Order: sequence, then structure tokens, then C-alpha cells
Amino acid sequence: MNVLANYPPTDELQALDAAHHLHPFTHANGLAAKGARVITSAKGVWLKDSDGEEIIDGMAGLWCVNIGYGRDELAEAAARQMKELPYYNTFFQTTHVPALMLAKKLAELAPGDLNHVFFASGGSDANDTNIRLVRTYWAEKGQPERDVIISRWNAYHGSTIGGTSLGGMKGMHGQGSLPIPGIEFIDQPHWWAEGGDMTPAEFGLERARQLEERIKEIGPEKVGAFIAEPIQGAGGVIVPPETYWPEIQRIVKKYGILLIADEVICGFGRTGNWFGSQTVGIEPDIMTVAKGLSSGYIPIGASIISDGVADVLRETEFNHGYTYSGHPVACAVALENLRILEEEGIVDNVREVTAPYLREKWEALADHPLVGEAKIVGMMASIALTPEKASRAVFAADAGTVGYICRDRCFANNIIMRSVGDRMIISPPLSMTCDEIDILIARARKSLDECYEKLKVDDLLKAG
Ligand code: PXG
Repeated sequence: MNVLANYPPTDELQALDAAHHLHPFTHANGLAAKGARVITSAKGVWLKDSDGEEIIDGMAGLWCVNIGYGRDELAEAAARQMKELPYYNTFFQTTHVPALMLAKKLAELAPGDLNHVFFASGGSDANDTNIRLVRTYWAEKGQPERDVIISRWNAYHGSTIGGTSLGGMKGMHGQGSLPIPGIEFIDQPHWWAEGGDMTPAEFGLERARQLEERIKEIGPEKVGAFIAEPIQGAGGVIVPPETYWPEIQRIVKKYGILLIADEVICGFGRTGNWFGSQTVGIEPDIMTVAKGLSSGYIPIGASIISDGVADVLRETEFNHGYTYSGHPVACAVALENLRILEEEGIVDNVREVTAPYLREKWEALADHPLVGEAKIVGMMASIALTPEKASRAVFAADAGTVGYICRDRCFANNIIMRSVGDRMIISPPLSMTCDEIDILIARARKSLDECYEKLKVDDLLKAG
């Protein structure tokens, strides 16, 4: 009998969840006290919970369900592959059709000479691969001392030891004595929060030039790579000023440092092009991908590597790999997902139709008394909540207090819009239509109104 077919009522499910299931990034006792919302099914951009409520998913799950929920083709691709060859490895002189076909497809889709694919199960372990890959690359080139990787504060690159180390989240570093040695950080290009009196253009250049200063401090002969998300996602959808990326590209070229673009969120249409690197105009040597690669239907990630880096790596045995590297079922599902994205013109439709439509509606939210800036690239967007727009002030209450209140209002209004500190973010399925965008925006605005009223009542509309 299918144990999942006839589940008990919501309160029993919540009690079982609280008793046995530890959630990621969650204060377990806090959640147990109120009970987790139980999501039971989904179709298109709509989630359903165990009480029958319908929720519009402004986050595409966790930035990943690019084609939307409920595409039977992916379930059928998985079932077909499970019957044909549910598992085999690619470690010991063997290969299989799904892995090699997906590698070929990714080489076609990825820009420039990014023609080689090393598979992982998600974004974190793909970034772990990247650390070992970069260091092995430089060792093979006779420069083993080039083992430093520079990243940015408030970057997110995953939650494994390597991913956490590459990420710039201090709260994560604090748990587990991280980062590992050899990871250095520069500041993020977050003009709203950190730009002071500079114009965005000046600030973008200033932040990019920190990379050059840092390289000189460490010694160019010791720096192997710079890693960054084209647009920071988990950090709060931080859109860098236009001056930022061209300067970064100039600097990594000047010092011969590898550029790793972490495309886990930006990849597969999120920014209106296949990859965020194309949107911001950079030429990475390595790209990390996951999430949208399978639209989240099954875990898979990868590092996509340039000819130049792969040529060096091919000269040695790279002692690295995961049991599920190139898992045949995951590869088959990813291939079907990419077929749908491509054949249905979803990326073009985002660029030409839905992203411009969303932009107009999203930027209009900046008129709301609680909203400072409204930023958007493709189908990822953020707003800064502020008690005082002109001075870009923060709230007197602890950072995140207001964001949390706003997120609670969103939850109550059946819209998934996340808070990161006092920023609200969305990243909806790329399949979202203009009519659905109208619903999303109406619910977002209602939630902002309710949040604003609550802040007045609770006397929280004060600058800190
Ligand atoms: N790189 C980037 C840029 C990511 O956004 C990862 C790597 C790690 O991928 P995996 O598949 O190992 O999770 C991510 C993941 C959030 C949130 O709160 C974001 C992510 C994961 C969990 C939560 O926004 N991004």
C-alpha cells in the first residue's frame, strides 16, 4: 500500500513533522510551536496545502521550478529511465546515454567555450567540486601555490563545508569553524545598503576595484579564482550597478585568475537569457549550475568548464566524484526539462513578454510608503523596506523584524514572497503568465499595506 496516499489531518501531520523532521535553516522549537504548513500538491504556479488553501508561488519553490509544477513529461521521463537503467556509475571506464547526452546539451547551451561537464547532485557539491578543480588545475599547471579563491561577503554558494566556506554568510561561518583556509572575501556591490554618498556607478567601480586591491594584498601568484553569482540571490536579489561586472572581468583577465560564475539561481532563463553571465556580459571559465537544470523536479547539479581548464584537467586523474554524479534518472529528467524550456520558447518569452510586464508592475511598488528601491532582472526581483526613503534608512528594530512581519502577511495572503533581512524577494516560475503576475502583484501590495498598518500600530515605523 502507498503510505503517502491517505494521510492524516493537518494537526497530526504537523505533530509528526515536529517530532522527527529537522528542517534546514529553521529554529526547530519555534516552528514546532506553530506547526509547519503542509504542502500537498502543485500545478503551474499554484501550491495547495493540506487545508485546501491555494497559494501563488512567487519563489518557484526555492528558485528552481522554472517550467512550473505538474509537467507530466518529466514524470514520464523519470519513469522510463527508471525502468530502462535506474542507476549506473560513470567512475570506472563506463558511461551511459543520459549523462553523455545531457553533457552534450549543456555544452551547446552554455556560452563560449564552456564545453565540458562534471556532474554533482546540487549546487553545494558542484561548488565543492569547483574548489578541488581550481586547485588541481593550478597544481597541474605547476603553480600549486595559487590556491586562494576570492568570494564576496553576503554571497551564497551552498551549505556543504566547501559551499559554506565560499559563501559570505557570517552566521553560517559561525557554525562549524568555517571558512576553510584559502578563501578570502571582498565586499558586495549592494548600493542601497552600503553605497553611502556615492552614485551607483561610482560605487560599482569602487566595489569591483576592491578585487584588484585584494589580489595585490594576497599576491597575484597566490590567487586561483574569483567566484560570484551574476546577481546575488539568497543575499537579497542584489543587482550590481552596471559599472561592476565589466570592471571585474577586466581585473580577472589582467591577473589571469579563473572566473567562476555561480549560476545556480541565474541559470536556465531566470534573468531573461539562458545564463546570468550573458545578461551581465561576462565570460566565466567555470559555471556552477543546479536548480533550474531540472526545474527542481529531481536533484542534479554540475560544473560546466571551459576548453582551456578542461585541457589541463584532462592531463591527470581528478580524484573526485559522487555516487550520484550523472545519475541517469536525474539526467533524463534534466534533458526533458531543457527540451521544454527550449521548444516552448520559455526563455524568450521571459525576456520579451513576462519579465518586461513584471518589471513595470514591480517598479511601481516603489510608490508604496514602505518601499525604498525596487530592483528586478528578468524574473528575480527585490524591494527594500525602509522607514525613510530619501535617506535609505534602516529600521530602529533589529534587522529582519520588519521583513518577518511582511513575510507573515504574505503567508496569510497566500503568496510566497520571502524576506531576507528587511528586503522582500520574488523569483517566480518562468512559466508565470501576465494574468498570474497581476495576482502576484495584487497580493504583494495587499501584504505591504497590511504590514505598513501593523508597523504603525506597533510603533515600528522608526528609523534606526
Ligand atoms: N549557489 C547558489 C548561488 C545558490 O543559490 C547553491 C549554490 C547551493 O545549491 P544546493 O542545490 O546545494 O542548495 C545555491 C542554493 C534561500 C536559499 O534561502 C537559497 C539556496 C538554497 C537554500 C536556500 O534563498 N540556494
